Amino acid sequence: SRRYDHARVTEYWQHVWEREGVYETPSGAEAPEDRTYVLGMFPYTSGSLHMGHIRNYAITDAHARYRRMAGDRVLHPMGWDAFGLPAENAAYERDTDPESWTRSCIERMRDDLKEMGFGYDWSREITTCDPEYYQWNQWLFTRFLDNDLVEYDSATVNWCPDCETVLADAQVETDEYEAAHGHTAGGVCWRCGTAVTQRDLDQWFFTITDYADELYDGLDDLEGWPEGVRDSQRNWIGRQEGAGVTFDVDEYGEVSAFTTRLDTVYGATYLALAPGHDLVSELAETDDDVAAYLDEVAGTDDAGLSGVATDLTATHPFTGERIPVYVAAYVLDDVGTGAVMGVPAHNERDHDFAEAHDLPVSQVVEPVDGSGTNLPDDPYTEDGMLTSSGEYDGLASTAARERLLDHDGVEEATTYRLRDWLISRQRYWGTPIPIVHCPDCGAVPVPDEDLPVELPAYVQTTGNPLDAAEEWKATTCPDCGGEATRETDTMDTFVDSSWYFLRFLSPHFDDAPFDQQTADQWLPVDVYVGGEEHAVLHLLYIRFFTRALADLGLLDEREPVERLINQGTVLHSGEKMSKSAGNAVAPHEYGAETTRLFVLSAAHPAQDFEWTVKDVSTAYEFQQDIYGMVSDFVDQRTRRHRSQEARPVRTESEPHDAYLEREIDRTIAAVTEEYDRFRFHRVVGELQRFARLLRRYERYEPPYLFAYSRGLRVLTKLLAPIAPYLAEELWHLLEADGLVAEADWPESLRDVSDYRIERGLVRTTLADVRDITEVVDISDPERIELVVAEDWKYEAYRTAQSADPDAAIVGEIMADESMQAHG
Ligand code: ANZ
Ligand code: ZN
Repeated sequence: SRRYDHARVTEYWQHVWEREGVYETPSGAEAPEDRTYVLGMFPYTSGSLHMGHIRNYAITDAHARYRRMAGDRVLHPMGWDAFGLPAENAAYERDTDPESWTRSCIERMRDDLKEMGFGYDWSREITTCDPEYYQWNQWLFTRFLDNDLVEYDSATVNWCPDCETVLADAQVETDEYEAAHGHTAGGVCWRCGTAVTQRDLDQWFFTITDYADELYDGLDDLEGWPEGVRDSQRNWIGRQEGAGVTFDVDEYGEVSAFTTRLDTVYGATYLALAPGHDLVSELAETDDDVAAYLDEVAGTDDAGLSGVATDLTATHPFTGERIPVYVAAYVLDDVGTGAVMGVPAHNERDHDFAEAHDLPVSQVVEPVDGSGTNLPDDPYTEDGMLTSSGEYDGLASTAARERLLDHDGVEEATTYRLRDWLISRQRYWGTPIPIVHCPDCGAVPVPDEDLPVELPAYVQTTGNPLDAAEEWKATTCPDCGGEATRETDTMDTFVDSSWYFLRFLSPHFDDAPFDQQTADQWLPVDVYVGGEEHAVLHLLYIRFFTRALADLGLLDEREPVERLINQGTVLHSGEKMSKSAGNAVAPHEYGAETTRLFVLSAAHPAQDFEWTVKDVSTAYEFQQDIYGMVSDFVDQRTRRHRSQEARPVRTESEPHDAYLEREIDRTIAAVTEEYDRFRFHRVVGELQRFARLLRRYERYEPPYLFAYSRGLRVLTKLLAPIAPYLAEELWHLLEADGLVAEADWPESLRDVSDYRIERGLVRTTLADVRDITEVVDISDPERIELVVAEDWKYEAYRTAQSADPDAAIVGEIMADESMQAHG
């Protein structure tokens, strides 16, 4: 039989699809009402496609194709996440500029995507480094500014000495303990791995913390999202319910300490303040020990259990006792209130600190079941029953936490781990922040009519190139017209990707970032697919933006994505397949379509799987096999026509076709369900099985039984979302109408349960007639396994001459020895 020449057909079908506008989003009155917005996280323009991209986009493409054939109006767009530090670094290394480098990456990646056969509506392509795109970042920034969603603040920031830029907390990789406590000092740069240091700079922030509660509570309703992602977001927002306990500190006044264990308050034996606490800087002016300690910890990332006693004491609000006040580095500036009531008996760190500084350990909670503790050697950290706690003795921890709230100096408090989103970057390749600094008027936003503020030409410098662009920097104040300078910070690229899904809806709209009416029609995104590394940053930011835009009156919808799929990792010898790991297999090696078929057939989209040459060749053989079967059928038909041998082609199903018809209908139902559930690997399994069944029908003479040729067409359609080139080629061979990419999804002729072939009569070799009680396996058109008369298992051979046309499996049961084949 003939071989499928993949290379020959890809360019041809790409051309036809493009010419026919197959993937353009239908609009206008005749467009179907059912809309499906399918989106893959757009790629960072880093060079060329890697396996992660291919897997991601194979999933969205298969779903988009399936929904299109099922009759939906499908939006499946593609664009480029084009700004960012890596392009600047690459440009630097290659002695070019970020723009040329990025544009060349885009050309390459677009070609790769097209070759893979992904069907995008390219008329909606967006590129975030185009002024036509980033002007809307600037527009949105000024709207956020008007609505108190922007702050300009001096802040201690994470600084990467190597990249010479500020990093958001989330761009600093920390160990688990630090991550859980929102402490980032001591981490390394997410890009280059250099140890992060601290600096004070004036920075721009988006006040995402205004939405902390809403973003947190909204997670409960995101049923279409993986639980893991929702958990990561909960953890990232880090909402903790507890209490603020006020201590009176000698001549300095009140200090509030945040605690989640108010039930342990009677066990507080000291008060510890973070080095950055307001009171501490005041204290350092007069207390030399404190000043020396601040110097000591300033440069270190890991000050451990170090601390210094002050001369101050604090009054315990319950006992009235005076307890010592310490400055301790384990208390973090930006968590809670930056002050901790130290309870050595019931907290690990407090216990360690007390041991190091010789502070008393005082037990106030004991196990309810009367079992002992290891105090004072080890802290008892569980809930229990209160003791040595005055009138609260005997209460359970939970109840005590409620009751103690009523006491003077205590109030309910909630803290969050989430910080405002620092969007300032001291780098060139990003959206200029549309602000002018005027000596008289301060920071003045650039008015709409002066947008976009375009990037000046690139010059290579060690620091921020925008800072060196003197001519660009010099401008006039929009308010007073006086001499002023431009803001030289650019925006975090996560700003670009926080609303790109909206731009796709009206990519050429030029009154606003997007057309509100269109957005309200299409949102939320029905299916969003991308890597789980985006569980917190990107996926939290798009939720924040959607809410903020809704509050600005620009949108109705408050949640951007209905269903989220995190595709698993493609492994190669146990390691993640990526370019940087040097073990990526170029997508072209086996033919682009084989690659996509393989990544879809290897595992459930969310599962990791191993790339093996063997499995890839299985996918390749599957394509060849199906192609061979269809071309054989077509060739035979042609031969018959030529030799005038052809009998009239039947146009109706004959009784013994019922068997195959049922299998076709069963396959349609099964495959459709697998597509609905994104189980493409099972689609492949079903189709392999179905193809084997069809193969057996080749033996029937002539091989163009009505049901058989329907089977081939159905197979082709069911294959189209996962192997679009092959399907298009088969469709063409079968001389079917139009393009399979635009064909209707196959429908069952009858409900599968309507087929009556399970029922019928069988004649045994003993010539008695019995009822079939159960059909065990009817996947083979000829041999049927069934149970007759209770528990006798038989294999039967189907015979064509049946008395009852509906009883397709009527036939002779061959007892073991007397088995014989029927033609
Ligand atoms: C007293 C106490 C007693 C606490 C006890 C815990 C157990 P976790 O531990 O993750 O639930 N905390 C508050 N502010 C802090 C800061 N700025 N830096 C470091 N630690 C801080 O977080 C809540 C606990 O972290 C709080 O409850 C507080 O210690 C500590 F048996 O207060 B606890
Ligand atoms: Zn001014």
